[in-house]
Amino acid sequence: MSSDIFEKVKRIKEEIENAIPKSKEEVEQFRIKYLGSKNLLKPLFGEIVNVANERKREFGQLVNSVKVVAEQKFIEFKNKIESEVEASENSNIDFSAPSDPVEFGSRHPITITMNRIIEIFERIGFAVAEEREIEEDWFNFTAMNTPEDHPARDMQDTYYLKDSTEMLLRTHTSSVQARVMMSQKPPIRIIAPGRVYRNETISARAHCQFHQVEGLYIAEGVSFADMKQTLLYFAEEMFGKGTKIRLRPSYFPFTEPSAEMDISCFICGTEGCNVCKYTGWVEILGCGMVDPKVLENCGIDSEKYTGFAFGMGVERQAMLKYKVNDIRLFFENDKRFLKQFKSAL
Ligand code: 2NL
Repeated sequence: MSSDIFEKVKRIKEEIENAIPKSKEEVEQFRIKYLGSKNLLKPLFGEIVNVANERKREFGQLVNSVKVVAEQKFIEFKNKIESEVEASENSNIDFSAPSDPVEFGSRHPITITMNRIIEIFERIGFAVAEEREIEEDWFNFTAMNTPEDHPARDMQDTYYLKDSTEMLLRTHTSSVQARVMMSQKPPIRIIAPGRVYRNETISARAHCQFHQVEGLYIAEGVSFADMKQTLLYFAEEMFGKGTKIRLRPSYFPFTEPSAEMDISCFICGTEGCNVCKYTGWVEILGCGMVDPKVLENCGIDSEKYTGFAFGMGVERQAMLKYKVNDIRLFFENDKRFLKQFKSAL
């Protein structure tokens, strides 16, 4: 009889040692069962009367040890469940909560200006041509009738690749047009927008990298008058109706005759201001009739075809249009500067 009661207590002890409550509720049930006011262990203490005298002490210790184990287990379970609940609450991310405000970027003023120039020429039938920025000397200079001893070819003005006299960073996008002339037959009517590089000392007015849009129209019977009319159309679209143009004789190795084009000052309307330096006119591009030698260099019959070409700096147009007085601002990526320009284009 008394060994039965020993067995019963041992079984309860095993039960407690093997218990694994999985939730807060199960931990509470464990507490009620083994440690509550009507717990399973209480009646066992009363059973001591049925135990033989010489084993009473042993029995008392056994029942007591069950109580101690139950208490230890309960504290262990309680701590474990509480830390699990806490962890799951922390990972409870609310995906529907509003996020931090998202900052939207805006187009760079040079991109906006370049897109505007491209769009104007596309309207009158010019196609966009793009090519590599690392060029061969031949396409950048030789094809463009720039003699070997021309100062533009100097290492001072041109970035040549390391240890090379052949490969360079293009100094203008004429090289794009040279490649098109080599591979297509006239009529050719293209604009070549893109980044170009020159080894200049950086200042408010000059940078070692800038953007250009060059244009080229080659067909039978293309005249200087065609060029003038095309460029007048551009000036009016870019700087407003009523803008006047003026062509001054100039020199480029790749055009003959060559000219520089001014527009009537759109700020003061020829009254005189610091944009036009009190002359009433602002220079915006260079142009001319393609030199027959350039046509021949690129495999085009100069007896049959004539053409005009022009080139403009995009930064210059943007500085005029937005009244920016330092070219370096375009390359510094200062958000306070950039966020002032908005465009759908
Ligand atoms: C300027 C002047 C110019 C050209 C670029 C050109 C291209 C070919 C043939 C002949 Cl393929 N000419 N381009 C012509 C005249 C002027 O640029 O001041 N650019 C910023």
